Amino acid sequence: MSFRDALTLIYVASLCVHFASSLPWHGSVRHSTHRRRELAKGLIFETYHPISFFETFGPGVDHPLFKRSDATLNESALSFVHSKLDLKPGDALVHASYEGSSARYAYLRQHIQGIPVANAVANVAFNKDSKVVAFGSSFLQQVPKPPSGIPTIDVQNAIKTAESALGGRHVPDNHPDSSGIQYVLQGDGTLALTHVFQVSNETTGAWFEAFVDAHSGKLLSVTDYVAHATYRALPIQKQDLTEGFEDIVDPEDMASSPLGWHNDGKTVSNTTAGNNALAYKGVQTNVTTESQDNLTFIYTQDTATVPTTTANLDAARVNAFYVVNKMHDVAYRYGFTEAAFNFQTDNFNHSGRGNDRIIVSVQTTPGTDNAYFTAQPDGVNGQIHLYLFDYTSPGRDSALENDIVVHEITHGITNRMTGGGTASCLQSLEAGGLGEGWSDAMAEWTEHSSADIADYVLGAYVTNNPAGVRTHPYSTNTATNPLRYSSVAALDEVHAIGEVWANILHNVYAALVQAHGYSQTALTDPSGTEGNVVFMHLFIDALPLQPCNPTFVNARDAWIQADVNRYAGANKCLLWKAFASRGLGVSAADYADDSSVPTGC
Ligand SMILES: *[C@@H]1O[C@H](CO)[C@@H](O)[C@H](O)[C@H]1NC(C)=O
Ligand SMILES: *[C@@H]1O[C@H](CO)[C@@H](O)[C@H](O)[C@H]1NC(C)=O
Ligand SMILES: *[C@@H]1O[C@H](CO)[C@@H](O)[C@H](O)[C@H]1NC(C)=O
Ligand SMILES: *[C@@H]1O[C@H](CO)[C@@H](O)[C@H](O)[C@H]1NC(C)=O
Ligand SMILES: *[C@@H]1O[C@H](CO)[C@@H](O)[C@H](O)[C@H]1NC(C)=O
Ligand SMILES: *[C@@H]1O[C@H](CO)[C@@H](O)[C@H](O)[C@H]1NC(C)=O
Ligand SMILES: [Ca+2]
Ligand SMILES: [Zn+2]
Repeated sequence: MSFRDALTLIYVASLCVHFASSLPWHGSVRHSTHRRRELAKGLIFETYHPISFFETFGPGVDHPLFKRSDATLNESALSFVHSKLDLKPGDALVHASYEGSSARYAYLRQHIQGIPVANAVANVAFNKDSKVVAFGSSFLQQVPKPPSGIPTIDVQNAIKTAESALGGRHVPDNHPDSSGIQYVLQGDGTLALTHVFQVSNETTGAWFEAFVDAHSGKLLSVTDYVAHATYRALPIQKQDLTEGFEDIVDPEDMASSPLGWHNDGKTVSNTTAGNNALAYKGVQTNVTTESQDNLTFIYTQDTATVPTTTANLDAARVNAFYVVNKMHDVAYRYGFTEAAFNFQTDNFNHSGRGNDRIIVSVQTTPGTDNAYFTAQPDGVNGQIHLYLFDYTSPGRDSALENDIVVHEITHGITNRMTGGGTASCLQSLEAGGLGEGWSDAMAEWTEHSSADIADYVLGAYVTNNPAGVRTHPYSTNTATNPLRYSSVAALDEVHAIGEVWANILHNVYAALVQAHGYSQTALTDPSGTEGNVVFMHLFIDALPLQPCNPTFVNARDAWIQADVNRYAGANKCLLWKAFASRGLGVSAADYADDSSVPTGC
């Protein structure tokens, strides 16, 4: 694709945005660029996320420095972005880069007169032959005249404005990606100079990145770092806890956690606190200590008594600690490593930022019937809040429902791996929906135990309802689950949109397992050729390829490209057929289904 085409495409994309905001009947396009939500009591706020241009290149294309064997990843990425976009030196800077097992990734930010543009980002991926395989960009091609780069409103006033609008307190934070002075491109095509900082509320669990106009003093935009889960109330049908506890011996995977789960390189613990996770109640020192020497944590949960008894609380903290660590180890095997912005206290001299293990609050109060994840940039702890559910008496503890815990952890994986560790690239309504879909799909993936492709239901235990918390089971049967790509147009809530994506991924999974079989060791051995192993590789590999605020179409393209990078495209037709079976075929666009596949498939 030529330089000129890239320009045209980007221009057309921004035109669509412009029309979308003036033509209400074309409103569904706004799914991919906007998000309207209640951020704090009474504060309904619409944020703008420019469309990303995204292109994948199959076997790869050359970048300008391909003949220079000593060119670094950063230099190669910069040279490629300069060759595609009309930029002057200093207009693009690399903010993160790393080497994964099937590709190398670099993430860039546009700068105007030395000031970064918060929502103008780009990503470039290279395969093992150093060819470019994916390029995403929301860079501005025609830069509007920027307002002065010198604030007229001082940062203390900006903080006061955001604190009162968002109902929280400023969090001092030195993360360079989410603080300081930045430009923000707004939906009307103009640039604003903003003070950027974080505001949180410990009572409500809210945590925002706020952008306050440094000339007008108005709150202009926010990044909501919290991914919420909402559990719908469904008719209650009595059901016993069906899956019993087991004494699991040495579950840690030393390839992923070289010092085990209770050692961060400096401190060795005998509690539910370690390098990857801290499970606590109320205050972070309120952890569960081993019940016997040598890291034995045996606490028997009694479903007949309230979840808050000491033994039940200990069982909850131990299970949450086990699940978060186990998922750390599994995701690490498939590429969610230190360099890929994962969550660990000590990074054992690998790249990326440490001091960001996941802290898990169990039996969070006040509140019931919920669970959520707060994902912030690499180097800041991930936080899970798990609540009690009051659908039954006694109530049930979401820390004891693994699909809920895995769903929440997966928000951390997808937020960190999309866009280079910033945790700010799943913010549009559509991208937020994809996020919910990946979380359900990951929960499903971890629960398979054979090649059988049963329908999958999430959240059945805590709600005591076999239908769970979604509108339909995930299914290969279109009568059981009729959701298709076009369903997204009528949906305006992230979990509802997520159901469409999770059901598409359920069908991709089914096709891969039917074609390649099932591995019993997929959780610890990513080297297999079986369908469930292939599925998880493509799941994880696609995340760092896709652009900031991806659409369904972008996310699909990233899976197809991930298959080229890792398997030389061996699953191309299988994947296209599975996507096309739910409307996401070759010509799918703007929430219009298409069932076609590439010629030759
Ligand atoms: C590439 O850029 C990143 C982010 O600015 C930086 O941390 C890293 O050190 C750079 N790598 C090289 C080899 O210069
Ligand atoms: C946090 O939210 C609660 C509930 O909305 C509110 O009462 C409290 O004032 C907020 N805290 C701050 C620091 O604004
Ligand atoms: C700490 O845990 C105990 C039970 O072990 C609980 O009663 C107490 O409320 C917790 N403390 C806080 C501050 O939540
Ligand atoms: C856990 O470690 C602490 C601190 O090293 C020690 O005092 C305590 O006895 C240990 N607890 C058990 C049950 O081994
Ligand atoms: C704990 O470890 C010590 C040292 O390895 C060993 O001597 C002891 O038998 C172990 N205790 C248990 C209960 O396994
Ligand atoms: C990390 O590097 C330091 C300094 O080179 C070294 O002392 C330490 O042993 C290394 N740690 C690990 C876990 O490799
Ligand atoms: Ca990290
Ligand atoms: Zn969620």
